[in-house]
Amino acid sequence: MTDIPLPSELQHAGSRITILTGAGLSAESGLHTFRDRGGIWEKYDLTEVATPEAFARNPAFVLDFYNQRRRANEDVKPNAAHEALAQLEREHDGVVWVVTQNIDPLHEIAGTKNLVHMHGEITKALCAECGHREDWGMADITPQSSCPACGTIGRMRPDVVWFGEMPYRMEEIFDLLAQSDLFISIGTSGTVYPAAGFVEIAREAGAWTLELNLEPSEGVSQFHHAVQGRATQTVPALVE
Ligand code: BJW
Repeated sequence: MTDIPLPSELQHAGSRITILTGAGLSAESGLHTFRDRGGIWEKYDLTEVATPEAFARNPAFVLDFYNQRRRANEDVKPNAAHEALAQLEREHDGVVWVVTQNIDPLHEIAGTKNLVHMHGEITKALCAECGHREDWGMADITPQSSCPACGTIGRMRPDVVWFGEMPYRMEEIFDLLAQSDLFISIGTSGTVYPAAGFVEIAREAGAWTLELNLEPSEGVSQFHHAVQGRATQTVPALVE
């Protein structure tokens, strides 16, 4: 690792590294962020598409929003930042974990294996009736879709975490944060909890903390160090 002033004791191969990623990481692959100018929440009211109440009120509208998001994911490719994180994992086998808030599949396509999709995955569907989770690929989910497990029609939804719902694999994430020597947050505005609180947890556990973002995030003052720039430049510079 070069260019970014990591404390020297953290540059050895055994350092445990937890990386939190957000929409900014996939921006240069062509996917919209949420809160930037031109972002998804400029066009849509999040209370109308990203809450369980919205799905209960108007399932067709919510499904259509996510069907469009799924189509936007069809041809996207990982960028240099995804590739660099996969390379970091290969070079530091078993000690690098990526916790992503992103629902796109770009980390896994780039080759990252130690991966937690805390806000779910756009390529999966969840039955709101029985809780069954199904690989759905890029096909639309419609009000006529039926659950492959319980057979109920009209209760399939995207397997993503909406406001008011518990993100996935939280215990595992808290364990990773508690054991981290280095915590790196990349491409996230730091406005959505619990992810926005990870830096504080990692710091309290003794980790050195680094933010890589286009602009200082809401929580930038909590990091030991912050670097502003495009992820496709800052992340490869960190890993090289
Ligand atoms: C670049 C770049 C480039 C651009 N290079 N950088 C009051 C106080 C505290 C908490 C709450 C509260 N009221 C309610 C809550 C809880 C709520 C919450 O946090 N609300 C806040 C808005 C205040 N959270 C929840 O409800 C969560 N659940 C929960 O808390 O459960 C209880 C619990 C208890 C105890 C433990 C654990 C849990 C669930 C949150 C679910 C969020 N869901 C979404 C939608 C997912 C599906 C979908 O994709 O549609 O997740 S919302 C949306 O925001 C999405 C994202 O993952 C998430 C974060 O966005 P992200 O990634 O940070 O994107 P942006 O756009 O905000 O930022 C992009 C950044 O990139 C910018 O800074 C750019 O500058 C930068 N950038 N290009 C580098 N090229």
